[in-house]
Formats: sequence, structure tokens, C-alpha cells
Amino acid sequence: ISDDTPAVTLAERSLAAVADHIKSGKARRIVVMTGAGISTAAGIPDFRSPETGLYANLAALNLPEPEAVFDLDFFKKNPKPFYVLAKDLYPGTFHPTVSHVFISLLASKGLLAQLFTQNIDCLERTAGIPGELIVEAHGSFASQRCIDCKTPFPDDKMREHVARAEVPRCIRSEANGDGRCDGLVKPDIVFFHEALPSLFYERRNLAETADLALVLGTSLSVHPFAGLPDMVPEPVPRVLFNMERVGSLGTHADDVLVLGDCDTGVRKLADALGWRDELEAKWREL
Ligand code: CNA
Repeated sequence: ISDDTPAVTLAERSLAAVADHIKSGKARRIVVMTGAGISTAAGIPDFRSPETGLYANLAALNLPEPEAVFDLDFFKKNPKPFYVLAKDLYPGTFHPTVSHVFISLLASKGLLAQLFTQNIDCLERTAGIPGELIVEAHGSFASQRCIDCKTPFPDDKMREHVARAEVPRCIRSEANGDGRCDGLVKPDIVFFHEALPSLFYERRNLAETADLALVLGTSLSVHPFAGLPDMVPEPVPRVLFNMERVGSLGTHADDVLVLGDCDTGVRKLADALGWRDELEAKWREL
């Protein structure tokens, strides 16, 4: 498809036309799909950006390959690298970005049908997006448990361990009658080869009923999440805010590519919608 291919739903393939689509009331079930790129401006590195991504900076950890840090079998043998990394990613010290706040604005205007995020940093909630509108497809750092007996591990103790990059061990003791466990504790984030939360499968069909899809800050390289934009039927417009073109974005007549950093792209959309002041105010107030 060439850039001149005429759009079907939109007046043209531009952000202004996307804004008109929203303003005309035709987009009331917006589905948003996000990845690490929406949090890089908050100071959290993504995985795959060359030089600044986590994978580029893992050499010091002596891993067989960067992905090993999120591999359960590797974690069982050597959990330390994960905890070194967790220290850099742990929620609590970061401020949501303009992109997070834009999604929160969509929610407060009743236009957000669902946010699917691959991020584990919990910044969606900090930005005020209601929990029921968020699917944390790869889990989050919000809770943690023993990988053997699944006994939950307390949040405050977890914070202390992560701050020291120390591996926490199961708290189940002989005292409670179940016997001592001492298994490794892992946050409820989805490692490679682990199942995604059931909520992802329960909600993903919302992508099929969307009247607008926004894809922000993801390389779309992790499946099954990466298949979500392809569930959006033509001619429903899909807008990509990303440094690079990814997945099948750009191949539908109503796809709009906004290449560059997503906060800049989102601010342009907010300008076109007349929401810019509200967006900046909401961001500053957080
Ligand atoms: P990724 O594979 O690292 O890709 C990030 C994408 O975002 C790339 O296409 C970048 O070009 C793009 N990008 C980077 N910065 C910006 C920016 N400012 N504006 C626009 N685009 C940008 O990350 P994915 O999320 O696609 O990969 C999935 C993994 C990454 C998930 O399992 C996450 O759990 C995991 N991850 C999450 C976080 C987090 O929670 N913040 C951080 C690092 C990794």
C-alpha cells in the first residue's frame, strides 16, 4: 500500500483526520496497545532500542543471551541478574509520561474501551487510568509470589530486597504447619514461555470491536500481544506512534503512521483535538 492509497473511514491518512474521526463521535470504543516505548521518557529503558535499551546494557550480567533474564529456567538457576535489572525497573520512582496521561484523558472522556499494555512498570495506574480498563498482558511488579508453592510475598519486604538487588526467598515457615519452603520469589510478571494472564484472552476480542486503535511505543515482537493490532478489522483506523514502523501497521488504507517519539506525536493529536491544555494540566498535576 502506498501513502497515496485513499483512506476509507478517515478523510485522509493524517492525524488531523484522526482527530476529526474522534471529534465527530465516531470513535467511542478506542482500543490502545502499548509497550516499553511509552515509558522511556520517564527514564525506564526499553528492551530493544539500540544503545539505550536494556538488552544493550546487559553485558555486565554475563548472560548467555539477553532474553535469559526473563527466562524461568535460567531464573531458577541464577535469579540474581533479574534482581539487578528489577532495581532499574521497579515502580515507585517514575513519573508517567504525556502518552500515559493522554490515554488517561481518553478514559476520563469515556472513549477508552481497553488499554492493553506490555509494560510492567504500573505507570498506567499512576496516570489515573481505571484498573478495569487496563490489561497488563505481561503482568506487573504490583505483586509477587514463590515460584514453587505460590505463597504471596509481602510488598514492603519485596521493595527492600529490590532496592538491595537481593533475591527474596519464600516466607513459608514450619510454624504455619505446611513445612518450610525457601523457594525463589518472583514478581507476577510474565516470563518467556509463561502463560499470559487469563484477562488478556478474555478481553482481546475488544480489538475486533474497536472503532479506533492506537498503538504506541512497541516493537510488536512479543507474541501473542504482537497479534493484537491485526485483530482490528479494516477499515477501522489504526494509528502508530513509534520511533519505527512495526508489525503490519501501515498496510491498511486507514493506518496512520506517526513516526518519532510518542509524546511529541500524542501532543500533536491533542492539539488537533483541542485537548492540549487539558493534557498538559493533567500531566503537571500528577
Ligand atoms: P521493545 O521491544 O523494547 O520495543 C520498544 C519500541 O518502542 C521500539 O520499537 C522503539 O523504537 C520504540 N520506542 C522507544 N522509545 C520510544 C519513544 N520515546 N517514543 C516512541 N517509540 C519509542 O519493547 P516492547 O514493549 O515492544 O517489548 C515487549 C516487552 C518489553 C514486554 O514484555 C515488556 O514487559 C518489556 N519491557 C517493559 C518495560 C516497562 O514496563 N516500562 C521496560 C522494558 C521492557
